[in-house]
Amino acid sequence: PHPSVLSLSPSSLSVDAVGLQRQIDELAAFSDTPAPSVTRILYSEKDVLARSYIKSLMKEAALSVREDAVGNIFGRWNGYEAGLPAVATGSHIDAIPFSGKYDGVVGVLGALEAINTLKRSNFQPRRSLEVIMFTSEEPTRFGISCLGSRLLAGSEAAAAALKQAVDGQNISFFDAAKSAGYKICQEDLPNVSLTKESYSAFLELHIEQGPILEEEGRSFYVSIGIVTAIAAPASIKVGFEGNGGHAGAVLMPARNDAGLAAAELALAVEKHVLASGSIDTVGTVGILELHPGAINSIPSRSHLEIDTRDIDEKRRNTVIEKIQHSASKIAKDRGVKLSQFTVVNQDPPALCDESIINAMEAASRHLNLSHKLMISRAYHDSLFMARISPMGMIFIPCYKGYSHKPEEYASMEDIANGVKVLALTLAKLSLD
Ligand code: HGY
Ligand code: MN
Ligand code: MN
Ligand code: MN
Repeated sequence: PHPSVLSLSPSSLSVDAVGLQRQIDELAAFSDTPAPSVTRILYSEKDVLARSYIKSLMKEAALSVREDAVGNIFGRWNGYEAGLPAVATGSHIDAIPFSGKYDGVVGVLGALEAINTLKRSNFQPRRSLEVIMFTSEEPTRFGISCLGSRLLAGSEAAAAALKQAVDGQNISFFDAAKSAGYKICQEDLPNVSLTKESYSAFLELHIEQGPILEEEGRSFYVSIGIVTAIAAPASIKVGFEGNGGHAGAVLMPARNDAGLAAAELALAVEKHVLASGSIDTVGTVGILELHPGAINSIPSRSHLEIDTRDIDEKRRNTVIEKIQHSASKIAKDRGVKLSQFTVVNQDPPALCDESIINAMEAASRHLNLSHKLMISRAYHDSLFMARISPMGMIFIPCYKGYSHKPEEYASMEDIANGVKVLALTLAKLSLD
């Protein structure tokens, strides 16, 4: 008979919170910007150093380590029925410019600590347990979010987009990969995809990146968020072109200002999002570049990148259609050319698996941790892993919901709670 998970009494789950915090701090040092900010971009020199750090921790945990063609890293603890589909958990360690040191990292280092905690409590996994470090979750370098997990989930759109993807320095995806030691070509990408039988469950531990758990923390402390669904993200690239010219000498009626066209579209994004009729529709223009970018030169080119999301896919797609309509209308009214309107990704939402949610609730109750069901408005690698495996996510509170900025913070106690819920849930699912 399998040792029941509940033999893992809460006291037997001793998380090395101090050691975990030290690892979080050590990993944060691999950054292209000074502390307390973290910048760690896909395939950069700091990313490569961070990857070897993660691999060394996996080896220290006596996991068998492998990497796939694009650098997704897998650390496996073989179960006593290693032939069964494994239970996987993981997240990312890449970090957008000037961000924090917990986003993604808690789900990679915390997963390794969950494994070590189970090992210290003499737990024997039936299904193997596998920790995954996804090669890059942030869209920073090539504009494609969740690059590693999209390819693992078999996304042909992601593989096709990589064919001509270049970064801000005009370096191609494949040259960037090569510089990081991944000698790959287009034909290698389909081999990255995993079959649907690879895992019986995929879990991700992550900071909430929103204020709900922490806000309630002020009244009654909610330690654990159990995610029920992940919102549907979309990103759009837009370009306008005008004649530009001298900011003093060209009179207003003769202008077709590409910068003002961009500004008008940015406000149209806000208008269409607010008109959706739901608080769950969001949108922003995170990138707005003007060329030539001189105060006394009328912008002849503008480039915007729009991020819009909703938990309701249809409602989000209606917003995208309205944005596209506005872009064409603004171009016509202002006599500028709409040189680009590309929907980079328009992903469906993902639902979390009921039995995983129940296992997480049981673990939270067993640990006597307050918990609540909630949706994730941020996307995660889990959004794509849900396409090949039942998926679940555990959230921990983060200070004022701050994320994607250096003030991002989660306490050692909250991280340790998340690790314990993850460890117990992994153990339970491994014995299923
Ligand atoms: O943008 C996101 O939702 C994720 O945190 N990268
Ligand atoms: Mn992020
Ligand atoms: Mn993240
Ligand atoms: Mn409950």
